[in-house]
Amino acid sequence: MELQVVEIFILCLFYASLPLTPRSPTRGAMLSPKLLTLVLVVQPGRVLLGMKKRGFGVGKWNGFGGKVQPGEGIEEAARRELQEESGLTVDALQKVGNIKFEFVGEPQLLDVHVFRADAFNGDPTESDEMRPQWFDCDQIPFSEMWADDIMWFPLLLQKKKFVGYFKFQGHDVILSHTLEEVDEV
Ligand code: 8OG
Repeated sequence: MELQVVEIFILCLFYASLPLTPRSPTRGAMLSPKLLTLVLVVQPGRVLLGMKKRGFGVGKWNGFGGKVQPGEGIEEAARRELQEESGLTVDALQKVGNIKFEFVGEPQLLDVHVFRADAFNGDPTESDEMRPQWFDCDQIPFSEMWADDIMWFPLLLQKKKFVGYFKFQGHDVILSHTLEEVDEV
């Protein structure tokens, strides 16, 4: 009987020593989400991409976007980033997708809100971050883009809405993913 009490005491000490919220993703912790935007400007038969000149995703073609700043709305951030990176402004943005990205060993979950713009004002202009270029929709340079893009771009171009989750090992290998078409994002 006494032995049982000691065992229970030791177990209590053990559980009390565990962190309330585990910090390491490998222990099943919640990853801390980071809000990002991504805007694709689409015209009949072509899409505007930018070559990322520095930072995260350097050397890849992508839409325009970045981090949502504290106190900023998601769509507001999408418009700001589009303007800063491409020189374009838009009257209307359609919310078309939400994709979450996990990178093994990294504590943050990128929560990317994807928008589509079918009309724009201004001329695409190179910025410090991006060099814009139009691509025909049948010549999108997927081999020089993030590996997930080839899976959801067709949905975007067909004006469909989607939600997805991609788990990356490094920046090139997708370990697992989900992607589904939805009625509302
Ligand atoms: O501010 P910064 O340039 O670091 O923002 C990253 C941009 O890259 C942001 O617009 C979101 C976008 N982005 C990811 N992952 C992926 C991805 O897998 N595919 C595409 N097309 N864009 C991505 O963060």
